[in-house]
Amino acid sequence: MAIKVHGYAMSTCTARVLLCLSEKGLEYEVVPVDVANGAHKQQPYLSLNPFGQIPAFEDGDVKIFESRAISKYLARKYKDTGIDLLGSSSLTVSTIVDTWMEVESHQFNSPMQAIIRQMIVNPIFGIATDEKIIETELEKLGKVLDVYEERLSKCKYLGGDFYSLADLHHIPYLVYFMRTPKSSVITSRPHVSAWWNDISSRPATVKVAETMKV
Ligand code: GS8
Repeated sequence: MAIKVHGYAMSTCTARVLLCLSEKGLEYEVVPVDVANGAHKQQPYLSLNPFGQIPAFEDGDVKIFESRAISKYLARKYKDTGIDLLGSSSLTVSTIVDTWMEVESHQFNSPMQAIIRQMIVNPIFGIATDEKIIETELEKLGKVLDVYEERLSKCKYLGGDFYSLADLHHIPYLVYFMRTPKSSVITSRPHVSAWWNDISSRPATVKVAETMKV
């Protein structure tokens, strides 16, 4: 049975899953969820994601939610298809990849999500942007990126000298962030900038980013 991703490509969490599928060169179907009419807050969608959020994922009998858990499932199940995204060569290497996946979830995601909400999502819904929130969250993001700058001065990618899920998980928010007037937060840090240039030009990234239209 074909892989199904319930969501829509402009959603960053859906895009995270689509990026992983594209890297692996897997066939999939995107099943649109009528978020505008609240379909994600009702059955039958709640049986796929009880938190009423997108995406949700089906691979035959396997049903999963949480975009990062879905990408890890894909990377593990299809370890030998396309490139290894887990640093599977040793326990130490895979743990370093895990560490930077955790950093994305717990350090990078929060300020980035707040900034994208203010600068991209709110204008779509006619909600005023709060400059104070943007300033505060940019400061937090800058501190996180200073750590990235140091890390990326030592290796080409976050997990080491190979591309992994640790890098891939960052891509959806960065696609939107780089379209804002604040993109210099990335380009002013030479190693972070080189990293972004590299990961954003991967064919899988280019393909998914083209579908991320707001
Ligand atoms: C977050 C899902 C989420 O926030 C994941 O899958 O990674 N940790 C989860 N989904 C958002 C769209 S993200 O672009 C969503 O469903 N928002 C609508 C809502 O919460 O009602």
